[in-house]
Amino acid sequence: MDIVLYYAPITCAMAPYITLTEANAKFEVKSLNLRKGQQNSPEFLKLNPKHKVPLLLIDGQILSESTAIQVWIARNFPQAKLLPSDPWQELKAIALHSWCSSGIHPFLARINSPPRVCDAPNSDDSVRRLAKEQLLENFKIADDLLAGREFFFDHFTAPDAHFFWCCRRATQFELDVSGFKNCTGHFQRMTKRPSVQKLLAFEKSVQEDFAKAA
Ligand SMILES: N[C@@H](CCC(=O)N[C@@H](CS)C(=O)NCC(=O)O)C(=O)O
Repeated sequence: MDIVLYYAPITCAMAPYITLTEANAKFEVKSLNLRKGQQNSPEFLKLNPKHKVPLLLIDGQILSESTAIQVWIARNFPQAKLLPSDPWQELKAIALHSWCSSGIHPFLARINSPPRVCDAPNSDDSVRRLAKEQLLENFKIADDLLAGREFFFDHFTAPDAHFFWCCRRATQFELDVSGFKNCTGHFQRMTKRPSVQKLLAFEKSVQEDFAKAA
């Protein structure tokens, strides 16, 4: 099977990189420089008119959207147990993943680019402040879900990888998550996983290559 992951540093495309690595999958990575707008190139738009990563090409077949991508990886590498094996728990994990990608992620995106959601003059600070309030509400929910647990389920699963990205991005935007001790504990545990270490080293090398090419 020929697997290609379209990826960009710092983005949520790090989550499928982590899970493919956890699954010991053989995959190729194509790195896009979003700062240079490579997601809007005619070649990439043919693959994903939504101009977003992650994108997976599986034997030439295109799959977009983080949740679907993670379900595909979990189904095709069952030994990695990237979703719980109990059907109800599996649905709960997919629900949790959807919440990360559609409930948390959009607030991170509007901090990154307020004008995408409001073009009223001088509204950036207000968009960011409101997004941060929503994020804090969501991190409180995650913190409660993680109480007394190492991961969201009995072992590492795909939503752990996506939530790791959410926490990292929030911290990069200087959202103070230090009060959410279960989230920060989860973040630290995730950082120690070999798959995450590999991702972080890969991200650094791609950023260095982009800097050299600039
Ligand atoms: N709903 C998509 C969102 C993906 C997404 O927003 N990706 C961002 C990076 S985190 C992106 O590629 N942005 C580039 C752009 O919007 O032009 C998913 O969950 O996969």
